[in-house]
Amino acid sequence: MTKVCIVGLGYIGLPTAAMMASRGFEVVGYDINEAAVASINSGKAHFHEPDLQMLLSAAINTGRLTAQTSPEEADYIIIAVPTPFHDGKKPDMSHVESACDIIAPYLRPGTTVILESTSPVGSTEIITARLASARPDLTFPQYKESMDAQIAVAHCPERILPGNMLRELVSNDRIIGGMTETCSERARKLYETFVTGRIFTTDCRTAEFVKLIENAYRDVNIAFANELSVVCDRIGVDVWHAIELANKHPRVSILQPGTGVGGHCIAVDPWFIVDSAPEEARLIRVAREVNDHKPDYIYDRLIDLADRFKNPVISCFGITYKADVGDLRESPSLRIVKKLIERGGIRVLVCDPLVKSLPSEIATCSDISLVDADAARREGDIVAFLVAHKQFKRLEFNRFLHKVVVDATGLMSRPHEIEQDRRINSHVAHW
Ligand code: SAJ
Repeated sequence: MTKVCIVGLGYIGLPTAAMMASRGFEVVGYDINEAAVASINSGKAHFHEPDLQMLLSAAINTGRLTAQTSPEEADYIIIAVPTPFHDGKKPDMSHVESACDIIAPYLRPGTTVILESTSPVGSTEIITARLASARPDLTFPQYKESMDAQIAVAHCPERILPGNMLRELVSNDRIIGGMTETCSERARKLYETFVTGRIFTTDCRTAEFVKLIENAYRDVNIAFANELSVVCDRIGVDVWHAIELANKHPRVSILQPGTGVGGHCIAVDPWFIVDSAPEEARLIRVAREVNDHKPDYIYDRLIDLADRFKNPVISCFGITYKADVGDLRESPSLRIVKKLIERGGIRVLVCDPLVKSLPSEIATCSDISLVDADAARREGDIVAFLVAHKQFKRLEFNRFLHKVVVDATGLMSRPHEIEQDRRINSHVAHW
């Protein structure tokens, strides 16, 4: 039976581990987070993702997946740890580096090491050199050279969309970039056992760049939509309606404006390109700045509106980083909520069906409470729709007619998604 060791049991590593176990692999998951390891071994996922809980329980019950706080020898070792950035938007590769140091003693002839973490161009060569210096008794591949080595190293960037991870793990096309062609082929053997999409092989530098440009592409396109929303606000046009009509053109497909870009990927990865070519990557940098500014823009508008009230109450619908996920990482909506609280003098009500409790950094403030949708509607002077969760699409928007509404997500305006009388929008500012 093929044995796989997955380093990092977070948002990518855990779904991958559970899915591989369900396909009959013997999977050992390694994480430094003891609480996460204990929770996984008891069959409970430490975050929410559709279908993950069911798959994980089965993987643990059949004994095909075990989580532990040390790695093990395996045919494949997959690194799936975070790659955030430092201050100054410089890539922080410390988690990948410590993963290498931790797995080095567990390498044996025949092991294939796969880096799934999104990484700056050149990272696969750097980790190969790091592993080679820790294990002079083994042979390692040289970039693009054809000599056979005992250890194979490849980059196979994850591509799954939070909220749809388990389906995309199997159905998405994959890019594999080996240090050598042999490395790519060794990695391909693993992925072709469960991927129904196509698998394309290339060199590791190209694979690293491809992953970065996928997310930069999306960031630039979201920035375009966000810029349109601010322009429309100034000139008095309904941005949602305008985009909907523009998208009737056969070669136009504009994305949706929102509260900004959150999560641990799109708001981070484009900086890796900017860091590697600061003079050249001008559009990518500006797109990041446009998206990063959007929460501040919405906050400013909320403050303008709050100034009309003596003791303003603002009800915020949604604080996660995007619709239909419970993840708060780098959430632009949460940033808006925090700024409102920090400013003081405003009572903030938060309604989010995917969040069980407020994050600790704001939970203790006396001016904020987590409430249900009815209370948020009743008690708020100003209602801010910040995330378009599907539960919010079912709200009766005509009951918000007498509120001051800030609809940052187009919930009340998207006619294709919600059949409501467009006249209610006369009370709504579209950002
Ligand atoms: N957003 C908008 N308008 C849109 C689409 C998204 O404002 O039209 C916002 C979302 O609300 C969210 C942010 O952008 O705050 C990012 O959301 P997303 O759904 O675009 O992407 P992520 O970060 O959840 O996942 C992305 C995916 N990359 C691409 O679609 C190119 C996923 O496939 C990657 O695996 C993931 O990044 C990653 O880990 O890199």
